Amino acid sequence: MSEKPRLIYFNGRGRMESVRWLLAAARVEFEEIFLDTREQYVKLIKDGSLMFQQVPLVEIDGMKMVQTRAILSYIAGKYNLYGKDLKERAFIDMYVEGITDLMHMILMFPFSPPEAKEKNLALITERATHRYFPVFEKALKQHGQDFLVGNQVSWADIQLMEVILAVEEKTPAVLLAFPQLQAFKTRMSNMPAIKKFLQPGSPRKPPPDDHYVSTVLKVLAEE
Ligand SMILES: N[C@@H](CCC(=O)N[C@@H](CS)C(=O)NCC(=O)O)C(=O)O
Repeated sequence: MSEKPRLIYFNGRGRMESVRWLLAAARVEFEEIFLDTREQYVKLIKDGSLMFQQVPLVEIDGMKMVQTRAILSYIAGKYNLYGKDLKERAFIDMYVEGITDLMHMILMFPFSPPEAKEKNLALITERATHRYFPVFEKALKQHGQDFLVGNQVSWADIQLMEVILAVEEKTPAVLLAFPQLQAFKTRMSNMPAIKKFLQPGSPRKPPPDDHYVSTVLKVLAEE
């Protein structure tokens, strides 16, 4: 039996949260090591665990994987969440990259200075409403299936679900004009693996707070 993947990151969402989502959707149990101190991070660099001196780090199948997208595509490929042919993969990749661009704005938001918060929040809502969500609304409608690509759940669906919930936390009414996305959210929430991940006590992390922000800044701070 292969060992459980080991996730090494901060005790918070950041770039690792999509990995947690994808593993949870694939019903893969995993272990986590949380970085709380600069010493832990420096040790990882010194022992050669971090190819580019950056986290996330995921130990899986004998590899020390870095680069979030590489980690996610490995998991998606391994657990049949990456389409059935090259064309399906191409669409999954396009959807995932779009979602990642929106998600990046969300994960950087807690680190923005107080005077930029209002503007950045408005930009997230604007981009979700006018650039990203309309694409997925239209895709679901035209495709006529429960999922974005093909007729089975993929990496793109999991990341779309993650970003929908993340934007809703900031702007609760954001889905009002998107009936397809509302129905998609309900369907995804009812999938047993996702349902479990959304329940309290799962490895899903809460929205970032001041403690999370100060820990990240402390751990990554240059001497
Ligand atoms: N392209 C990388 C970026 C990783 C990254 O920027 N990680 C941050 C923490 S979330 C980090 O380790 N920063 C330290 C540094 O860049 O020196 C990925 O997607 O995994």
